[in-house]
Amino acid sequence: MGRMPKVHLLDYVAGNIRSLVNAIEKCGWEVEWIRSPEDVQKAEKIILPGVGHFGHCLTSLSTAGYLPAIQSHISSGKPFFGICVGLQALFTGSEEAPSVSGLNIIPTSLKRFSAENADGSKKSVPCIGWNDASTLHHDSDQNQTAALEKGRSFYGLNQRSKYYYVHSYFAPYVPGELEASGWVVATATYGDESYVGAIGKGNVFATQFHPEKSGAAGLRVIKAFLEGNIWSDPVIPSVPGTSSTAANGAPSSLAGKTDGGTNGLTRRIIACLDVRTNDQGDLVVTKGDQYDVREKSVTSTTGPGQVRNLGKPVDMARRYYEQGADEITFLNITSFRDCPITDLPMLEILRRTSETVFVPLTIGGGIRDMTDPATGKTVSALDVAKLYFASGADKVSIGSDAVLAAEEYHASGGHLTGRTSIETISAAYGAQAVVVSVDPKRVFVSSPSDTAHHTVRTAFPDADGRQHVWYACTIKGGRETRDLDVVQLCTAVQALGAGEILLNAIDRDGSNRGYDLELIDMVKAAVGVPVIASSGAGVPSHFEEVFRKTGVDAALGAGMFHRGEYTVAQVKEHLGQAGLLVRPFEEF
Ligand code: 1PR
Repeated sequence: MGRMPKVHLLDYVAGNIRSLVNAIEKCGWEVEWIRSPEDVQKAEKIILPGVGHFGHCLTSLSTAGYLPAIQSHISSGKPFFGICVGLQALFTGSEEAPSVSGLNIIPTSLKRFSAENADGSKKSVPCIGWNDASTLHHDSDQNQTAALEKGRSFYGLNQRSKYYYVHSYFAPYVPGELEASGWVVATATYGDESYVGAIGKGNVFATQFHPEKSGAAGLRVIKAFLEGNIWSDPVIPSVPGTSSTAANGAPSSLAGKTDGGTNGLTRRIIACLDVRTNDQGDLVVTKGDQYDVREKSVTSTTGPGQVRNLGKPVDMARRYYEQGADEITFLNITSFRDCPITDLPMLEILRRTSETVFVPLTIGGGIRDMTDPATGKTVSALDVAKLYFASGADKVSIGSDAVLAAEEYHASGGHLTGRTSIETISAAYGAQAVVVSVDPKRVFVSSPSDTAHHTVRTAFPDADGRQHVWYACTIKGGRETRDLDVVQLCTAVQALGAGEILLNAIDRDGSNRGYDLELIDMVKAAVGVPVIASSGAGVPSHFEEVFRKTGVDAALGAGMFHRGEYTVAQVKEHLGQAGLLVRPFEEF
């Protein structure tokens, strides 16, 4: 460990720095922390990661006296790497915080993504998913143009690789403008808005995407920066599980297809692990149907009446990552009873998973204000979330507490108190870090006038022939049904600051019958934040169906993967062959 080369990391806000540290260590480097502006002067290479709000980030840096130190580090010619808001900091300013100035090294201002393209089609904001960082357009600087034309790779970026972005604000890309002043720019396009995905000049490099969350493709970028490889020969990614590869190493079936309707992002596949303590006290991945996780079969190895044990969380998460999962979600499904702050094994699972899994990790379960049983002191939802972020989570998922907050929101006529778990976590870490997990159940009615709730006419009437349903929200893992419908919940949590909806469907959970498309359509029409379809996936074609028939942003599977019926790679292969855009998986 002592002989590893060192890079300095500026952790000005308690974000998810753990996965960046893990990624740096995976590249064979060691992290040294910058604790004060004086430390900046001693540093040779600096990485500035950024999470959350532009104004919050720049104000914190400025108040602590870091801005002049960073400026002189950059002008001294020493290597600097900004990530996400760390990239944004290089610009003049942002619509997100008009009164706050950036470092003004790049004379452009950041804009917010519009929710609609010029042709009227919708796009979700925040933008969450995998996109390009393409250096194919370039001009002006002779040397750079020559390097790019010779097929050289800039900081390890690969034209065919995909990188994980999560942001609402972007640096607009105007062809040739930044290049004219010597910048090399890699771009991505979200809907009809092109923006800077990565940028570099001299000793400065920055990415809007998260390289530490972009699998092997991202690790290569970090390694290139650490090793000072500004220009290198492109790496041909090797692809596990397939013999048919295109020139860029991607499975041929996945390469070069055009897929409208994604606004440029790949189809995002999420593997979800419900984790709980079994009767022997071990944390296991479990899965039931309609939220009943106890074994019914007398022939199973687990034994009837016992919590179904499908494997070890860390091992399974790594397996899904290696199969090409774009994201991993852990739901701590007994935490509404237990207190997560005493739930050290769950934190340990996150810590260990983030050492080997370089895609986004979400953790849900028990995120709410609570009392620490050991000290009797109140612990806020934000403190619980902080523990999860510090242990390696990128997003937290809130279930029961979101329902209660939405009820209060509607009861108060849409008043924001600033005190709910969604609001406090979103303010500190950004909307993209707050997922709301929704657990709705169908309630049949004969006619929409029979209820005050939002209804949909269903193609699957109940035994009594009733053709209309509303979706009732539940809490405590489906054990308690509330008088709140799914549209009321989703619109309220969006207003409170949630950045994504994880949309389960209790009636479909574990059924292998496919997703509830009627539910998904209803929620997609009601909100502008990304929606993840969940519950019911049984075969790869269910993923294709939900992507083709609804505007959903991502699709999640659990049981079919855990029971070994299909791998994530098989789902992606199926989607690729059907002409849908998926991320090629690569090895580091
Ligand atoms: O309420 O904030 O403590 O969060 C608890 C979280 O735990 C909620 O997100 C809730 O959905 C989840 N949860 C609670 N109890 C259970 C249970 O199973 N007994 N799991 C549970 C919910 C649903 C999904 C599942 C999909 C896909 N599991 O996680 O992965 O339905 O399954 P499939 O692909 O096999 O059909 P809080």
